[in-house]
Amino acid sequence: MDPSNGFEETSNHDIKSFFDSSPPLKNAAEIKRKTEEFIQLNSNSGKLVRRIVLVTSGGTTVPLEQRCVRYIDNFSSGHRGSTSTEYFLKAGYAVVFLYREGTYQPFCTLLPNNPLLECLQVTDESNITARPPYEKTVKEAISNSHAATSSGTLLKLPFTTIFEYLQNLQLIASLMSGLGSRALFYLAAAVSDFYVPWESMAVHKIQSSSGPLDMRLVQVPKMLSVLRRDWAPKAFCISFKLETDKDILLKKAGAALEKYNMDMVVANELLTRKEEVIVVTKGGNIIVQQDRTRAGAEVEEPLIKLIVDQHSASINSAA
Ligand code: 9Z3
Repeated sequence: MDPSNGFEETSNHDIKSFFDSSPPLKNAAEIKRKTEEFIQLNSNSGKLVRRIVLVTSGGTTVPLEQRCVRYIDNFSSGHRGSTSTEYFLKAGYAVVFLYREGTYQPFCTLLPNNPLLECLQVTDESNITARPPYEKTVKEAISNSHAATSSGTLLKLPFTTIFEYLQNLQLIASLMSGLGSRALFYLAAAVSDFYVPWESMAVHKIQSSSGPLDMRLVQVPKMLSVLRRDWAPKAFCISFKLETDKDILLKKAGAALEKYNMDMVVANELLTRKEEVIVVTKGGNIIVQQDRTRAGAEVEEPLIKLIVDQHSASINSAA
């Protein structure tokens, strides 16, 4: 532990042993192929036409059993990642959306919980239509979402566990490293801090007949430093800091900025995260708020504008 900032030091050995002991990513070859094709499509035979951002969204799970019945979860609805994806697309970026299975999707955040049953109705034997008052919301969700995926500017890749998330992050970051300073990492996913290593995990369902559960969780190695140092050293990197105690938020965010050499750390408090964030940069802190004069205005709108401007400045200074 580095006592000055309270952060654990992560060694290459910790990182190697995390990946070596993780269950292999099932569809790694397919993810690699899709991501390579996506990068190629948004580059013009090497001459880049779009900037590419990896947006991570939703929380990672920590399985307690290899044949998993129980798991520990990290809170994140995926709202931040989904709405941010929409604004990045509007700003002309191509987006790799790495999301937790079952969380919010871009262009669908205004739909109710069970859109199939709540938004649709069968009008006669062969017709299904949108039910009032959802006509406009459903139409926009379907057309915007299909437009982004079919035009090749949005690639959606799911994860569930901490093992899947970090393996995906490593793979995608390495594939994006060739984009240099035009690559952007926007790491809004809520990542588990503690996990059960695969080799010390029970194989079968843990039996309650064995009495109280006594289990040791170990720290997940911090991947931000290795992302910055090895996987995509020239990329513009933004991480998020979530706290429930506002008195420690800015101190922790500032320490993360320095320790992991991030370009920005977006600090947010759980209860006010949809209204305000504080962007911590080496040049100072910037408060970003939703526009309270407009109904439905989202904090992600000014946030993404700020990020796009700072990313542009960073590309220009690297040129
Ligand atoms: C965030 O702080 C996100 O803004 C939220 C978004 C998870 C609060 P929702 O998905 O919420 O819209 O419901 N994400 C990062 C949280 C995190 O795990 N950060 C790590 C930390 O705080 C650093 S990577 O230590």
